[in-house]
Amino acid sequence: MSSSKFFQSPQLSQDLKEFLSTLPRKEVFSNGHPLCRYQYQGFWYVDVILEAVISIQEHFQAEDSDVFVASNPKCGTTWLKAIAFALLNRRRHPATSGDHPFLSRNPHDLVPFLEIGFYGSRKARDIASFPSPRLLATHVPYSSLPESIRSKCKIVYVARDPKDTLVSARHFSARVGMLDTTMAEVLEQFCEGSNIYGPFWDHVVGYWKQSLENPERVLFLKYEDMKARPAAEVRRVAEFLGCAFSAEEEEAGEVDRIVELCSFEGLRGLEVNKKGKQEVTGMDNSAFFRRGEVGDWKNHLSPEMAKRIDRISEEKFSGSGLFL
Ligand code: PAP
Repeated sequence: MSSSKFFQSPQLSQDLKEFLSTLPRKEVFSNGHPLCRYQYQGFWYVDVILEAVISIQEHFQAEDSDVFVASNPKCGTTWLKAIAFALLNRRRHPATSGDHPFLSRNPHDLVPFLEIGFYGSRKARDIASFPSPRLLATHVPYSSLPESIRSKCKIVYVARDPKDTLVSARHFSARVGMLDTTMAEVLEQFCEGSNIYGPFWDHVVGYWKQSLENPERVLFLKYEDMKARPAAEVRRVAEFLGCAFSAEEEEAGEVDRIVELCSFEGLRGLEVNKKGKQEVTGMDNSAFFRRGEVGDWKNHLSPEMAKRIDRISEEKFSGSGLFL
């Protein structure tokens, strides 16, 4: 197990400490230490991330060519990062090349989160030196993104059944030493919306509505659809990003090659993802590959627990039909 120091005790400025003291807060336990979550603009964050989000809102200027992968944690972020990177870079890095970047770097290092490592006291690299066109990622809810991202950038969002998301999150937290609580407690936090970047449902609905209102800017995907028909979803992403497959590429089997390259088995089996660590957080890359299945919640949630989540979905997703 590797516990990431990235998320522990940042050196916050006095101004920020004072600001945090005005926000709704919740104490949870992480790796034996109390860890505070704060509610900001309707969503919950740990301090080190919130510090970065506030700084991003003040300072980040999107470029027209920026592309974002967005998601709630554990909804298929690693997978979608890999797909977007493989698609946009396929001329320079063909899927079958012996020195494809995936062989030496995890998708999280190739497509970094804007709110992890670029801003705030844990800044480890400079956003200005990130090569353009930039492919970045975020877990920040749509309503808290800076206006320049919302008005200029293409955003590909992936959502997942909340029950599988919760189960995945619980396993991940235990795996990286960030949470010592039981499934019942994690469920409680998830249902009340105080999990990190929660409430889950508001996050999903925020991006889903945008995908309807601004389909040229926001593409909404579901993990379950990606599992059921990966080639079709990869084509959708390519079209949305303006790099649709040519007839020659279709003929040559390029779609299937990218599907294969980005598949759970394909990525998990790479040495870098078995033994490597994330460049900024130091987390084990292997923690991002567990089972990669639809419906694993049935092995971990009681029928009552599942019903509790379904009831919230019925209320929050009514009208959208998502995950019902
Ligand atoms: P993040 O939001 O913290 O980056 P994210 O990648 O969304 O994490 O979550 C990991 C989940 O995606 C894991 O799901 P599980 O716990 O239910 O197994 C992981 O196994 C799954 N996953 C990672 N890569 C892939 C992939 N290439 N295809 C399908 N599922 C994947």
